[in-house]
Amino acid sequence: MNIEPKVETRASRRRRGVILILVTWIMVILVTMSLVMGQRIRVANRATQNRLAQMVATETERGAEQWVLCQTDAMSGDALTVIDTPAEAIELGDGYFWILRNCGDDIVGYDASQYSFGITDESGKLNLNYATADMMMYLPDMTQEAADSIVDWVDTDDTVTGTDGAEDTAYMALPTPYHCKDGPMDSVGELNLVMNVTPDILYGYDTNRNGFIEDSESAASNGGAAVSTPDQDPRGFFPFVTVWTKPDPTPAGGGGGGGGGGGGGNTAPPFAKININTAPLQVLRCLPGLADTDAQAIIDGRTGGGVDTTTTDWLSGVISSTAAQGIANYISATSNYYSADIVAASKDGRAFKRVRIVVDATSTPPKILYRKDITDEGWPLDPQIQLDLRAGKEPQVTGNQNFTGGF
Ligand SMILES: [Ca+2]
Ligand SMILES: [Ca+2]
Repeated sequence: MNIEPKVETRASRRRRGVILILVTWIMVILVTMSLVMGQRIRVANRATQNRLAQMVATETERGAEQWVLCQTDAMSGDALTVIDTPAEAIELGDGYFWILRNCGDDIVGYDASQYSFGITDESGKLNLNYATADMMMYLPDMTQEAADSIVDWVDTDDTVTGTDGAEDTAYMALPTPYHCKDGPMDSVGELNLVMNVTPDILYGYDTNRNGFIEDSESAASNGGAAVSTPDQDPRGFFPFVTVWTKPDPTPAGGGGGGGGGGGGGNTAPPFAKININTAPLQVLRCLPGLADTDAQAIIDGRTGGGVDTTTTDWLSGVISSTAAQGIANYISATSNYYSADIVAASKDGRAFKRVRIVVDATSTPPKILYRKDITDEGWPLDPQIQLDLRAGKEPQVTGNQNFTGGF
């Protein structure tokens, strides 16, 4: 009779113990769940912010493309106005964009330690679909093998140019064979397929092709990046060549002189004319029969101001009439093809996009001929800009256009 109350006490104690353990476990589980949930929410938040930043960068870049089309629209070939337009850290919605320029107007004007901004005039470059090997040889870093091979890649015949060119037989003998194009190039990047055109001569040390020699690129150059002469350039010959410009639809009357164009016949071979108002020295010196001193005189002449840039007539005032006549069929004072290396970033610096476009402004509205996303090449501007954006500051503006040939 006395035992029963003792049994009940033990049972109730056991129940209380079990309940305590259960409650403790439930507490542990709830705390763990809330921690996991919190972590997931934080990760999801970050992912959402990053996705949002990526969308902003993408839309800003698209907006920058429209901005380029607007700048080139209805300019009637006036390249100087187009390339003189500032294009650095332009605010657009929740982002900024920059247009990198990789082509100074002369050796003195180019500084590999500075970024340069603005739309690029493709008519200030040598079009490799129409240039002779002799012309190409004046480009910085060009080799005879590469120049001859480019001619062979483009020309429709199967005859090897010089002793260093390469036609179909050579390409088909490669470990991974492919055919020689025997037709015009569709992009400058196609040069990577052409025999004897190595990345070293095409891009120099500027492996990310932003016109700026980063510390890592400089280290890889063993001091070579500091060298900039008419024959050598830290950026290779890439900044000075194009495939986009076109010869005049109706060839100019054939006549006078014909210069060093080569071919046999009454009319000169087609050539995509070079704009003498915008072409850098490295390109001007490729013109047939033109001495380096003449090329420099053209730069000096246009920099001096007071000349009418709507025609090429001002040339006769700065070089000899013989030299002027020799290049008459190869030059113009207008441009209708432009390129832009667009870098767009979200204002919070979390995301960016880099896209290269080429614009055909022969018609209104202008058209985008070529578009390539090169974001994978990495952030191409001063790293400080990204740091500033992430710290909530406005990006720095250098005002550097690296074009001193304005009038
Ligand atoms: Ca060929
Ligand atoms: Ca670079």
